[in-house]
Amino acid sequence: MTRKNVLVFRDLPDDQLARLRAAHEVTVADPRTLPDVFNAALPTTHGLIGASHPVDAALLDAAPRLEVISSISVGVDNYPLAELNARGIVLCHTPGVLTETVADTVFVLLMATQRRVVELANLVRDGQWKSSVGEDLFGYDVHGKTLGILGFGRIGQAVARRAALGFGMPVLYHSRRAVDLATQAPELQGRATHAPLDALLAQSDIVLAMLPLSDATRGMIDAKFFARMKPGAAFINVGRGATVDEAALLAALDQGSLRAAGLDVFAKEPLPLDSPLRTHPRVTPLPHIGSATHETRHAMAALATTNLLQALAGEQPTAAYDTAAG
Ligand code: 8YV
Repeated sequence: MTRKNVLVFRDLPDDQLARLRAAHEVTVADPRTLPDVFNAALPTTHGLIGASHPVDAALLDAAPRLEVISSISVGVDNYPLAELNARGIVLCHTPGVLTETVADTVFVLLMATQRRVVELANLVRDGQWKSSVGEDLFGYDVHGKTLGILGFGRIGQAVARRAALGFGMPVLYHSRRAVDLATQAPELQGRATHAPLDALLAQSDIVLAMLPLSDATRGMIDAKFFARMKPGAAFINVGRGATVDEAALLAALDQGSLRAAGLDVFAKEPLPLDSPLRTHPRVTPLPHIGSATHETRHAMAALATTNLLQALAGEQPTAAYDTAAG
């Protein structure tokens, strides 16, 4: 088989780099640290593999031989889908292998937000644990509370299983279409209910946004959205930051209608130092760690490598994204 040119633009584990090197010529260049090497490699690159780097038409113009981009992510918002489709460039991603880990992260934030874990741990660290905690530091229960989930794909359903089966939480979900639970998630039958957005927001004690970023979802979580939430509810976002109007989120927190927010994603990442969300006392911020465990990041890298090798060999990749569907 002809050896092609692969450009790796984010760290890949050694075993996956070795798989690529066995079949192709490999250049490793992160555009953040080695922009010159990255740019110099583009004109001869057939396959790109990496994550967290926005790809635009100018980059594609500089890479006229490009056949495939293999993203080490499930989200594809960094890629110009219509451009890729028009140019016949295959886009691959990593669905499935991160589902349970991201659902765990949702629960990390959900528990931390309800029980004020970070705030109370800091109190102990700061030497401020001087008497048994009083009402001013009490949290709120998780078990039995109503969880509203926006976006009910694989990850939303994995969260719903934890919530409904583990914590006895009634689950409401909102998605374009009701999911056929009988065939897709029988264990959630009678436990998760498809609801109109208004009803979900009015009834949920905790609202989870698990939305991909697209033209339809950008800025969708706005002042009107927060105003429709149950007073005193909490908001968790482990989807994409830009689905939220962050000024509206801050206003809802400061007016007191929103009790707390747990955020793994932000409109701009890394979160700018001057963002009020960074230090807000009722925000638990995480540095986009949804899938960031040793096991899962390795599984994502392995699937992305398999996808790339398959596409460069002219085979159907295990997980190609349908760029025509947008
Ligand atoms: C990754 C993610 O953090 O898969 C995604 O879409 O947001 C995360 O799992 C990120 O893309 C870096 O690999």
